[in-house]
Amino acid sequence: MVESVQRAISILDKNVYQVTLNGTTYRRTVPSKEFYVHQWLWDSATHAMGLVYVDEQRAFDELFSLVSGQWENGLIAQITFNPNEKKYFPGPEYWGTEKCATGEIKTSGITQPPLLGISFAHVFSHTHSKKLQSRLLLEILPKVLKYHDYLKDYRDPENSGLLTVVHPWETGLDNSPRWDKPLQNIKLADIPDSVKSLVNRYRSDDKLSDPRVRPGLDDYYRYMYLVHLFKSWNWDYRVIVKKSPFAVKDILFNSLWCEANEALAKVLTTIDRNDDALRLKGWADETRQALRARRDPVTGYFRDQDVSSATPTDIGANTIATFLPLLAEAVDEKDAASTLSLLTDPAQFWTKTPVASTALSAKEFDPLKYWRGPTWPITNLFVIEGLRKYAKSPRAQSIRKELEDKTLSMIDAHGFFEYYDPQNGAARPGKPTPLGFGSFSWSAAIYVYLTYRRKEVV
Ligand code: 2M8
Repeated sequence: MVESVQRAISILDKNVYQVTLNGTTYRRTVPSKEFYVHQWLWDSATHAMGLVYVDEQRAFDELFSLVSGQWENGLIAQITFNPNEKKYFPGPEYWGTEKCATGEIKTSGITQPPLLGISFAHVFSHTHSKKLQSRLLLEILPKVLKYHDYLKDYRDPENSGLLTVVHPWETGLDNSPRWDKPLQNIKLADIPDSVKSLVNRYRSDDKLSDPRVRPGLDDYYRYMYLVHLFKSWNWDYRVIVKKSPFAVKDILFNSLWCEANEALAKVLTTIDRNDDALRLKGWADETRQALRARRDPVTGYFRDQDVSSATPTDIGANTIATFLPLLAEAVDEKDAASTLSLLTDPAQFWTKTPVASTALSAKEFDPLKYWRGPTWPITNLFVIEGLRKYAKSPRAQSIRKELEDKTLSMIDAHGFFEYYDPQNGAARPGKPTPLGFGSFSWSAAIYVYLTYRRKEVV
């Protein structure tokens, strides 16, 4: 265990990228040098949550760099690009976001699940250095709050309590079966040849990794078509949210949004910013209410909604997202037992190496393909923290402890990979269980986080 923590820290050390932009030096951690050579929003939020236990300065640096490319409208992008890195497609040249850039800091044009507020609150409460604490409040908190204002203002224009995401990459679970149906709104025949040929020429993930474990070609055509559309609308989010053919109220994104507002409201209360705390607490409450209404009483699943047309439709796929409302405390006590039974059902999610990202019984389940079945440390982390919220339930706490153990031993046994075969090697007999890219930063950061967090009295 101690040895694995050391190995985790050395991965986080090796994945550091230092750069000076606009006269300021940034130290940020890339997800994996094998492919993801820039800074990703919810990856870095996770890195900071682990790093704070072992190196407060680096946790601060990670967040400092993450907010550095914030747009004037408040958006914090999915990717903050590192200069001169060519491995990743789509790099900065494909986004057309130059006019939104902060000087030399270039970014993509979409966002990712809002884990940042949760990360900020965790880093703030675990930082002992008074100097760093005050820098967190002065230099980072205002930008995190501005990001929340952006999300509320631009992504919930109808004030429903649920934010709209406009690209599968914004959901973080890029090729989740939940997006199959909404993506059908984009007909392949309508995608210009110029977009398809960009993908054909420059797509690199399927060359650097086994294409079986990555999203399909049609997915990439659609991903890049959405980028092309948003670019043609000048990255005007009033237009994008109204017109995007992919527009979804995502359960996972909104559960994190709810919890991020709760976590930030607590920080704001401790520094006597009570009006701001109340505002964010109000957003958390309205989102929790709206999430509750998304539970299908027949199946017990929380359903995302396709809102790309005037008549919103429920999305039927059965995936790990259904456990995220635990984190938002949006699972009523009377429903918690059935949610826990679904989670621990070996024929659905509680596989040999849980938690499968898509239910085993779902027709879309694929043990190798990215977000369509494999187990991911990041989603396990959310399930663990969600279970922790149900402190009065001995059953929830015993499942949580079991999942902590299983997540740590999965990483111990197979190394710090991007994701893992949920059936522990059964999908590729004789081949290793880990999948995707290696020396993966958030798997390392989650290892550190879980090791320390379980020792805390919470
Ligand atoms: C994956 O997504 C990127 C696009 O953002 C990609 O496949 O190129 C996802 O797993 C996402 O959740 C993650 O943040 C990113 C970097 O680890 O990789």
